[in-house]
Amino acid sequence: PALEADEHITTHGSDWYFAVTAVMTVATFAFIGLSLRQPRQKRVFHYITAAITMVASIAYFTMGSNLGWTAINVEFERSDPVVRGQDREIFYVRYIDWFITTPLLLMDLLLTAAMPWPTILYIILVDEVMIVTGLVGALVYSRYKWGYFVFGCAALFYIVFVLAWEARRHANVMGKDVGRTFLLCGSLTAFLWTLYPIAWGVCEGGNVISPDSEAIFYGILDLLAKPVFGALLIWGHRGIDPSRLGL
Ligand code: RET
Repeated sequence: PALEADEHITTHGSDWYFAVTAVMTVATFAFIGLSLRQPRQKRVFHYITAAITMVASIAYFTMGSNLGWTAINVEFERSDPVVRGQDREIFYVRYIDWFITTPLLLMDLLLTAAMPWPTILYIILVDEVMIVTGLVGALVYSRYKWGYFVFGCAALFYIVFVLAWEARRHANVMGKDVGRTFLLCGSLTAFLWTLYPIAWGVCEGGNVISPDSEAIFYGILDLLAKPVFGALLIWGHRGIDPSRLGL
C-alpha cells in the first residue's frame, strides 16, 4: 500500500475533472448557440472558440475517467532508495489537448489583431515547440527534463513578446473596439500562460505538489484560459465585422 500511495494515483480527482468536463461542454454548446444568431460569414470566432472548449471537454472526460496518464519515475536522481523508487501519475493527455487548443487560442487572438498569415503560422510553430518540449520534459526521467523546460519557456517568452508588442499595436490600428478586445483577451492570455510553466515546475517537473493539487491548479487555469477567455473574446467581437479584419 505504501508504494501505491507513493504513486499519488488519485482517487478523489475524478469529481473535479468531471465538473470541469461539464463546464467545457456547456461552454461549447453556448458558443455554438451564440453562433447561430449570426450569419455564417460572421461566425469564425465562435467556431474557433467552440472547438477549443470541445477538445478540452474530451481531454477532461479522459482524465475524469482516470485515463490518459502514465506512471513516470520523477525522483530518479534521489540518493534515498525509497524516494528514488517513486512514480508520479503524468497526464500526457493534457499535452494532446494543448497541442490542438493553444494554436486555436493564438488564432483567436492573432486574427482579432488582423496579423498576417505567415506571422500567425510562425507563432503557432513556436507554440507547438513549447508544448512538445513540455511533454518530452514531463516524460523524461533525469534532470535533463529541465533542459526541455528551458526551451519551452524561451518559446513562451517569444509568444508573450509578440502578443504584448507587435499584435497589440496591430490591433490598435484596426480600430478602438478591436484594440480594446485584444488588450483584454491578450493580457488575460499573457498572464495566465506564464502560470502554466509554474504549475509544470511544481507538478511534472519537481513533483512538489500531488496530482490531486495538480488537478485543481491546471483545472482553474484551463477554465480561465478557455471558457472565460472565449466568452470575453466573443463578447468583444459583438460589434466587430470580421470582414474588417480581412476575414
Ligand atoms: C509547459 C512546460 C514547458 C514550458 C512551458 C509550458 C507552457 C505551457 C502553456 C500552456 C498553455 C495551455 C493552455 C491551455 C488551455 O486551456 C508546456 C507547461 C512554457 C503556456 C492555455
